[in-house]
Amino acid sequence: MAVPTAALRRAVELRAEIAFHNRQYHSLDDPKISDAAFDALMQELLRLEEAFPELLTATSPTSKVGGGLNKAFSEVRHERPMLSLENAFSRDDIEDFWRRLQQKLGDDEITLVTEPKLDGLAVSLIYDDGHLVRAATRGDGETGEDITNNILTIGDIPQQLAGDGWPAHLEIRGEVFMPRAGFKRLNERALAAGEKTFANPRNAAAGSLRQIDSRVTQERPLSFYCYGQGAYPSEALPSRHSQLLEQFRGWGIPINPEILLVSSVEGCLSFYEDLLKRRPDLAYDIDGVVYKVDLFADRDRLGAIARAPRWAIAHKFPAEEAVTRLISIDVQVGRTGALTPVARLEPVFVGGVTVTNATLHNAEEIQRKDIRVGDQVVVRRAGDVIPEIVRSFPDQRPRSSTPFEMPSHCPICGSKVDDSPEETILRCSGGLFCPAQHKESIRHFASRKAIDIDGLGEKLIDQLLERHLIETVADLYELSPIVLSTLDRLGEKSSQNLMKALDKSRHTTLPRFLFALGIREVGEVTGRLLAEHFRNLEDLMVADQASLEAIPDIGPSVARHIMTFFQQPHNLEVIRKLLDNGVFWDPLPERPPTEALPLAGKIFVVTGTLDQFTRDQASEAITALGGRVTSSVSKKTDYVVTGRDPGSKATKALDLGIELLLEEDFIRLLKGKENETIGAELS
Ligand code: 5U1
Repeated sequence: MAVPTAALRRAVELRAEIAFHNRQYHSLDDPKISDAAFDALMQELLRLEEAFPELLTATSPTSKVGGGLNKAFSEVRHERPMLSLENAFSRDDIEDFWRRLQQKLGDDEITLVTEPKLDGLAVSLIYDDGHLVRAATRGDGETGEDITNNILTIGDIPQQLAGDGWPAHLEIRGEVFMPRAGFKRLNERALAAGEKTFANPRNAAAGSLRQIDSRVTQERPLSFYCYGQGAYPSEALPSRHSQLLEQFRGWGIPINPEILLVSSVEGCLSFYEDLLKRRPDLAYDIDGVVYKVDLFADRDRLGAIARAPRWAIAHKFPAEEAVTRLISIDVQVGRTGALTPVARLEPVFVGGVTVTNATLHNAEEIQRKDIRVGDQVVVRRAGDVIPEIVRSFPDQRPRSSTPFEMPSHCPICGSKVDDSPEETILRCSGGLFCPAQHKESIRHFASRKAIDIDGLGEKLIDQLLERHLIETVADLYELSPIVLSTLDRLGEKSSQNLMKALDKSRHTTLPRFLFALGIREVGEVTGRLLAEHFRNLEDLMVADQASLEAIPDIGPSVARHIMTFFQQPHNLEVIRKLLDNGVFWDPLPERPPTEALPLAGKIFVVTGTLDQFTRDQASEAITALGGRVTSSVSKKTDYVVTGRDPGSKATKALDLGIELLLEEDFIRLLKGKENETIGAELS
């Protein structure tokens, strides 16, 4: 069949585009499009070549494995080609893969090894007589670059294999990557030194491996996981990949602990779903999972097509990054008047959802990332984290575009914007006169961790304010069913529920009450700290700067905000009215002197979800034994209590060498300390 001109033209266009992006990605570490957009180009070309096989030539990027070569390093011809993997994006693709395996392997039971697919750089390591003698990048799959000197600086990679029994000559293949914590530190250092930052850990790893001076590589936090072998004597191979990985582990080669064996499509998919869920909490970036036939004999029967083996497939995660256009930048005003620029985007599918907004944090960030309205930008949505803009493409913007400037007056109330030199944040000076701050302060007061008024959402607060049914949070407790019945979209049942929720919220705790007041820099932890220290509201209200600063973890700035808050007559009036309207809390019990308690002087941070405690209960248990709970991990932290899905606090603790207590360790510690207390009391 003759190839239609349109198909021919499109294939030529796609090849040129793919070649350009391959070079940007592999040789220059400066990708211009997201991985997903690149995959889409490759898929389109593959589909065209499938429809019109005459288009398929040896020089097509679909027949090649990787990018180009960097001439600064000498070339290394791989003893065996370094293949890449075919990509799958859906359950259907995995079912097709499974069917293809069954067609070739018949009724034999099929066992697959499932592995995370690291977002790093594939490398080949040659060991002769157990000694690392050469390391190379994948390059174009046939020929790579000699990066031995740089690889020798990576502590994870043994220069001498441990144990014994290794073949005289062997090749390890795997992925060099930069763990997220190390990447963050590297970029923070670069930022502080006014140097260029890396867009993501993969680029940072690539840039680090391509250093001419290996002393620079040595400073970079690189790690390595092996995913298989290259050249390897067939007589020395065990029968299964999983056994080979175990053997490698015994020789000191790092093997990812997440690897599993499965024997069905469902097994593959549940591994995929599980890792997708845990992806944000992993210490490194992954862009999918890999399924590989375990038995080497089966692999031989399956063979390979042009650029990828038939016995393995990469099941890609939804891309965490995508390119779209920045339509405009709106400025939002928060509870404390902080002005936050928010990006309005052309809708783009990223991280499994359609994203139309992204945070821009502050003006400094916009300037640093050189982001302008109208730019093409890379949007990142990792897990449930709020989407953010990673970078722009300044060379693609029209000459007429201008840098973004933050407003000098509040976009909501028109008050002057305070530009304090001590803060990166700009603030509206309108206080509660500003409708945005007013509304946000009421939302905060009603929120679950504050006074907790179930059912009082943003829309209802809008109506109550617009109709002047409330002025302050204290007025909430004067609402009646009759007044609520006048509100739109609030049926009788909902109105009854809201009345009940209001009534229930009257009985609160002092820490919650202090948090709910919305004093600047007084979060949940500080609220608890203040309550524990002062034990009653009256003493806190008259505390001076010195007595506030004497409390551990209360610095001069928080102390000033607390004092200022309680000096404002309108705040005192709201507090009085809240108490008059029936808000109350139980007095805190008398407490033995903290110094005598077994956890006195110990500082804890709690992160992740615990099974047997809420965060509050965990904090109470710690403070009951004299310990202190703070919100952020620092060198002063003694323990980080780590539940399920811990965040960056656990990683930071690991970085700082602080002891992590899993829930069972925490319970053991509490029990032990409780016994010490009882023992001391009895003696
Ligand atoms: N985990 C894993 N990543 N990864 C990447 N396995 C794996 N296998 C690969 C690649 C390129 O290639 C196979 C052909 C061995």
